[in-house]
Parts: sequence; C-alpha cells; structure tokens
Amino acid sequence: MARKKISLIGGGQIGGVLAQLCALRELGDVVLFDIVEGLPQGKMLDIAEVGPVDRYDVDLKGTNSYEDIKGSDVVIVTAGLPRKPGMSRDDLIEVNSKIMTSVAEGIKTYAPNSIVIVISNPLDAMVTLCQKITGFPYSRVIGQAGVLDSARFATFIAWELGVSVKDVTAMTLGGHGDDMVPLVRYASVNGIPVMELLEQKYGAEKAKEVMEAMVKRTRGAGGEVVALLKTGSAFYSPASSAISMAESILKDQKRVLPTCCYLQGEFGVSGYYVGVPAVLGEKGVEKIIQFKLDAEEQAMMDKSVAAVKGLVDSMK
Ligand code: TXD
Repeated sequence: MARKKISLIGGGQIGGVLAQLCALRELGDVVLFDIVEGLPQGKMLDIAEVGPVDRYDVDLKGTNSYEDIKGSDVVIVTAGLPRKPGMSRDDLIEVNSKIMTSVAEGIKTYAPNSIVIVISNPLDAMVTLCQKITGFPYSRVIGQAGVLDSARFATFIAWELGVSVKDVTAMTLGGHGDDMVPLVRYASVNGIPVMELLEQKYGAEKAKEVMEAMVKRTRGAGGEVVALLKTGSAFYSPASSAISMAESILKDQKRVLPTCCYLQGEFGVSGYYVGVPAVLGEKGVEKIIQFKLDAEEQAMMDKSVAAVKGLVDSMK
C-alpha cells in the first residue's frame, strides 16, 4: 500500500496538535505549511525528534512553500485567526476570507486530487469559500465542527449522569454557531435514552431543565474555552475531531460522523454547507445519512441554517 500524505495548512495551535496526532497514529507522511518562517519547520523538527521515544516512523516536514503539499491525499486547513474573548466566530469572516482565498488557491494548484477538511472559522462560510475557489466536487471539501460539538455535548451528559464518556452517544447538527442543534431525542447511554435517565434522577420537570442547561452549555462551549484561555480558542479538541474524520477517509473506514457537508435537498436544505451525519470514506463524503426530525428539531435546524445562510450570503 502506498504511503498516505497529509498536509496541514496553518501551523498554529491546532496545526501543531494535528501534526503530532498524525505522527502518533502513523496516518502517513505529514507536511505542515504556514506563512510564518521557521514556525512550521520548528514544530515539525520538534515532533520528528521524539519519534524514537513515541516510536513513530513517518516523514515530517515544515514548510513555507505550497509545492511541498503535492500528492496529498488529505489536506486539513486551520489557517486563519482564532477568536478573542467577547468575539463571535462570525466576527472573523473578513480577515479569514482573505486567508482562505489564498489557501484554497494553493490547494487547487498543488493538491488537486486531495480531500480537504476545513477547520477555520466561521466554519460553514470558510468551507463554502474553499469549495468555491478550489472548484473541487462537494464530496471532497468538508468541514469539521460536528464531531467536536457532539463530543462536547456527550462530555456534559457523562458528567451529569456520572457515567463513562465512552458509553455516551450524542450528536449535534446544523451550523457551527450559537444556533447549532444538539439532538436530545437521540442522546443515549449505550442505547438508553438520556432523557429517561435524567427523569429517573430528577423527575420530568427538573430533567427538562437540566437538559436545557446542557444544550445551552454545548452551544456556548467554544466561547467558554475562549473566555478561560484569553489568548486563543480550543485546539486539542478540534484537532482530535478532525483527525477522526481524516482517519476515516485515509483508511476508508466509512465512519458515520457529523460533518459540514453541502446539502442538495437533505433535511430540507439546498445549496448550503451545514452539519449533518455523513459516511466518510476514501472518496470523502460517500453518503449523507438522512432521518426524520420532529417539528421542534426541524425548527431548530431551520433557525441554524438561516444563520448560516445570512453569513454565507454576506460574502457574496
Ligand atoms: O471546531 C472548529 N471548527 C474550530 C475552529 C474550533 C476551534 C477553533 N477554530 C478555528 O480554527 C479558529 O477560530 C481559527 O480560525 C482556526 C485556527 O485556530 P488556531 O487556534 O490554530 O489559530 P492560530 O494558533 O492563530 O493558528 C493559525 C495559523 C497561524 O500560525 C498563522 O500564521 C496561520 O494560521 N496563517 C496562515 N497560514 C497559511 N496561509 C495564510 N495565509 C495564513 N495566515 C495565517
């Protein structure tokens, strides 16, 4: 089997963790690109020098030249500014659109056959722009938000119920903004509905309140980290989340992961990138998984999509 190649555009906080995770899991050879001279080279030298300790053996290269991303199977984009306390993701649109434009042109020229996973914020808008500029098929340009938003939701549920995070399944749909849609009805502990367990613990009325608080915390979870860090946003968790998507693609695992995908009628949405469950394999998005939302869920989805539309349309 030919060795896989992963290129990471943006060598900041998330980019560095992505590189280390790729190495630890031996997903393939890794290129870290940044416009800052020395930054990607220094990080990759640092990660390479611990191969003998962590026992990974992959080629690791830091670069300021797009030529080095030639032949990439997967490209993950984190280039762009992160939020500061008090900022919304949408406040980043102007500056990050400029950055994404140059990044997407680099990918189009040097890695035309790659599958691109965008992480930069505002996520839904940056994926849209990246696809537009590269001109790649929709199945090969996707965004990471849902894996992380879902993991945050699952974490809060596990803490609340005092059970292992390994046994909680939870998913969020919609845009990567404050209107994202945590799916309460499908949240479970090994298949047992979370709402039923909360009702046992608290009674019906209080259970609803507790769930509402967890939904609210999930929606604001990115901002909670930003407020604590003061100088940047979450980086371990977005990196791990994107790696689970990249791994499913590189190993053709066909995992079903909440992914920012281009919708053409699914969930009543046409012509926009929004988070939905998708099968990720060697071709990128191989299938969007549809299922019935109830009236309340559909209303939340519509509100989230309206926010995405507003932002994306403002770029035109
Ligand atoms: O789940 C998610 N999707 C996210 C997204 C969760 C958390 C943070 N998320 C967003 O990822 C965040 O709002 C930012 O827009 C990106 C990257 O976050 P990170 O924390 O890694 O930001 P850094 O540390 O500032 O790194 C950004 C790097 C930095 O090294 C810059 O020099 C580089 O991007 N940069 C560029 N690289 C390539 N090309 C250009 N033009 C460029 N401009 C800046």
